[in-house]
Amino acid sequence: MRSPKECLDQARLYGILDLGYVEADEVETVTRALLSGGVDLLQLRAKGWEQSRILELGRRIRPLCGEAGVPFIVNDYSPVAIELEADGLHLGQDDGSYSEARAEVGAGMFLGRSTHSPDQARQALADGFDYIGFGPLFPTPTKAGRPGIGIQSVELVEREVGEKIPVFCIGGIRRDNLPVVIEAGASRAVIVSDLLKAVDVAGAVREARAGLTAG
Ligand code: 3NM
Repeated sequence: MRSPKECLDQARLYGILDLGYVEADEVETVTRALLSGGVDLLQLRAKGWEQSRILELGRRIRPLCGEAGVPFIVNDYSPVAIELEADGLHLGQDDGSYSEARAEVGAGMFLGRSTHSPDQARQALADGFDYIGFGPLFPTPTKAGRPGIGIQSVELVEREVGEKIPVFCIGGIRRDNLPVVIEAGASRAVIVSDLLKAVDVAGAVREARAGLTAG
């Protein structure tokens, strides 16, 4: 089986189990659908939830990712990531420094950073992050109130940062506008609401992944 780091390096489609879209009693079903459809990475995102509650839900889905050989990533909370033996921890711009997080989680876990401009993307690479998210490319209900940064910087960031660490474009990406994002130079993407709101989640994942693999 590939190591989590190898999976990260080869990943195209990054799925997020966002508890803003998924009811607590559906987390296993939706996780299984994301995994069977073929997400390459899976993040647990639970904005505003108590860490104890995230831990409880994480305990239910972490083993499913392990069985599928798909790296499991926790958003924001290093204690939760450590407790769940996550493969990765994802940090926003305001979630502390690379070195603090690295000191907390140790050498084995990969660390990702949300970036919202080419400068932030370059900084995350310089800091030592293992991958970045770059966006939001388009306005999105999942991060309401943020303007989209557009697709014009995608190629630059792919060239300057994506040669060294994986760059995942994010924010308002759907199956129907994915070709535009790929055309702009993206090779990897995070898609949240378009997958989680689909009637057939696994089918939606397959479709998105096929688009990225062909690109
Ligand atoms: N982070 P959707 S945009 C979680 O730009 C998140 O850092 C973003 O959800 C960033 O695919 C975003 O539903 C929301 O637009 C992505």
